[in-house]
Amino acid sequence: MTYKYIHCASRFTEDQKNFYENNGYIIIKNEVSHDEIDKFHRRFLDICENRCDDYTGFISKDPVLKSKGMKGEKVINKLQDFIQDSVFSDYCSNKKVLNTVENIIGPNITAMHSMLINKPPDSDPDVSRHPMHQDLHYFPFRPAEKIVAAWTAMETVNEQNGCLFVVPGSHKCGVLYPHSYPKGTKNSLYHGVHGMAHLPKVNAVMEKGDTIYFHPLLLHGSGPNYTKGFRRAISCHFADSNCEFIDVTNTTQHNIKQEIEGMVQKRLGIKLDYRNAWKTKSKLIKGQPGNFQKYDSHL
Ligand SMILES: O=C(O)CCC(=O)C(=O)O
Repeated sequence: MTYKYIHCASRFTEDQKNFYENNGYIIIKNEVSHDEIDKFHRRFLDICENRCDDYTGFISKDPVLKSKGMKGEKVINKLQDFIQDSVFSDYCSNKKVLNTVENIIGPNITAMHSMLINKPPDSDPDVSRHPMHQDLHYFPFRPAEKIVAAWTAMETVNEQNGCLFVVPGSHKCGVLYPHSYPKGTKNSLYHGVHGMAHLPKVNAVMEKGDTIYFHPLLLHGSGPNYTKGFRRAISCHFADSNCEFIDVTNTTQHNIKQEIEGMVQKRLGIKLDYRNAWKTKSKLIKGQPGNFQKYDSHL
């Protein structure tokens, strides 16, 4: 199966709309300029080299490379929750990205989750890969069709360096599958689905600045980086500001809720309900405030 590369005008064509609806993803070429990407790369390196004291997001390290004494960009494999960051926030408000997002979820846009994912060379494949999963597993808000991920390649990404793979059309089942840790995993929070490895996958081979948008029920993941270079990508999940928070207690999402609440308590010393954790890190980007902004976080 092949997938389409599409040059986006300001409104989706019927073809683009149909492609996203049928496949659960769309790739837009040259969505983010090389200058913007270089700016994000410099910020990433400044954080890796401890050259900035104003970064307040999370920093994750590759546990295996850390145990080998690696430093800086050779060990930091993820920055997370930088929606308020002075530099990275430009990704969440990039005009071209927002234009495409608006085509998918409408004009009232809240940024919910942001990441820069780095795959350094020489990592253990079990750390470097991201198991097949659906992003909705992590989200205590609905409806699914009003949520979209934007993921931009910061350099050429292909099968060798661990590009994303997707299972086209898998979002159409409308089901959120149970997720848990795959055997041998060494990354915290990297839950995956089980028994679906046989499904036909497509590698999202992309160049610097190309951006893939995908539905939160789409099965996807990424392979290990087998090269001597880095594989970096920047991403943000957006939702219609009128999505509703839901209580995921005793659902298939109970495990991730408990794990993240426990992590917040350990790292920040505060007891935060899962929905509040998501509200706290969200930011209205465009259009009218909605349910997210009105949500009474006092539980
Ligand atoms: O960038 C990657 O390798 C995986 C990202 C991903 O699948 C996700 O964040 O949901």
